Amino acid sequence: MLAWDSTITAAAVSPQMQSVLTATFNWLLNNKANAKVVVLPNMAAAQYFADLLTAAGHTVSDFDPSVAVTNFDLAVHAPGGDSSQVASAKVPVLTFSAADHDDLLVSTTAGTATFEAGPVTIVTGSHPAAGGQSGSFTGVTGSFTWQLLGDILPNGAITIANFAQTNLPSVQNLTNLDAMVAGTKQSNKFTNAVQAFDFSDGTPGDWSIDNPIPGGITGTWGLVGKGKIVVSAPGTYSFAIGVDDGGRLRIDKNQNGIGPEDNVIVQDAVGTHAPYYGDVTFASAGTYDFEVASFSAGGGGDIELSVSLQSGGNDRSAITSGTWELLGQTTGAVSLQGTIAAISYEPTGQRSSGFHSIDSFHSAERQRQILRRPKHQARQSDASGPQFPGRHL
Ligand SMILES: [Ca+2]
Ligand SMILES: [Ca+2]
Ligand SMILES: [Ca+2]
Repeated sequence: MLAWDSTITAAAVSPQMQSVLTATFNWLLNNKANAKVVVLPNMAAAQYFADLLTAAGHTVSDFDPSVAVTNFDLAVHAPGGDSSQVASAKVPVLTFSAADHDDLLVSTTAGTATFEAGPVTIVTGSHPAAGGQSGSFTGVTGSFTWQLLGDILPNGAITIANFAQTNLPSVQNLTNLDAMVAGTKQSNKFTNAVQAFDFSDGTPGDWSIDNPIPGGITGTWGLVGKGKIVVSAPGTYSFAIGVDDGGRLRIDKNQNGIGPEDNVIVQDAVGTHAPYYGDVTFASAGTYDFEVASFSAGGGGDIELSVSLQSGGNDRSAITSGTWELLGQTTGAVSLQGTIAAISYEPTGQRSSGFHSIDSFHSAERQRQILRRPKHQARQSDASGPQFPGRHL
């Protein structure tokens, strides 16, 4: 069982990692030359392995449901393969399909995660599958969507190597953003003053002013824009934020300072650009402070603040419907006073990291025997050992 990604190419694999993989295949094949290997669902789903095995002199082919897997010396089970075809195969199986780990009884499922792998560390260097490697080394270079191994491995599983997952400092929600504003989460800050509430980092949204994020930050950031609106007549007005990923609008209706009681719109989730609406009733004309907080957790991002011309509020139409205007360019009863003071927050600090097994094996056949048999037979099976040397990686 491996942590891997179908799209990893030879150019991304270090010589040491290739050595471990070659040794792993040799061990699975019991050093057999000119072996027959089948790849599920097909070679394209594990092209690097198919190429590696072909270069080693083996015959590799796509899985053909009409040919029993038992006619092969090794099956490579990639994502998209039919796990039922190899679950009871009497040949060694190498699997890196995270969603099937539980079906194959090789580990709990762990899903996938996209990251640039940190160093690989050999855990059991004495095992033949380790290829004589030791210590830590770069395994795979570049960002990939890893098919991970589950945290729970069967009893007796041997981990050959593990690798580190590193995560860049992130902003995933309004709590993260508020922590940067409060100074309890590390960040770089940048400021700017703009005439209209439209900031864009790769996501244009509904308005085309598209001020850059202060500091020119891209990808992962928080942004807080503050200013004053002038309301020329009492009444209920609709506001909307268009945001990628999440955001919050507060308006100091009671004119006692901005706080949680002033929430008008709260969208505390990751997602592509979309409008979120809210109404505010002003008992009197006047000047009111407002604050828009927003974040982009990655990819493109933007934040726009719009005001509706519709009387009485309750406007939930598309921002491009004709009833909405961008704050800073409004012609109705609500207008911007002065400029918008924007502060952007670029998260910094320690990368977080965790470790995953990248290469583990155990005798899945033995595990299945124990699971399927009544207790007294399980003990017997346990004592007699597996019927064939399990070489599931
Ligand atoms: Ca825009
Ligand atoms: Ca208030
Ligand atoms: Ca985003």
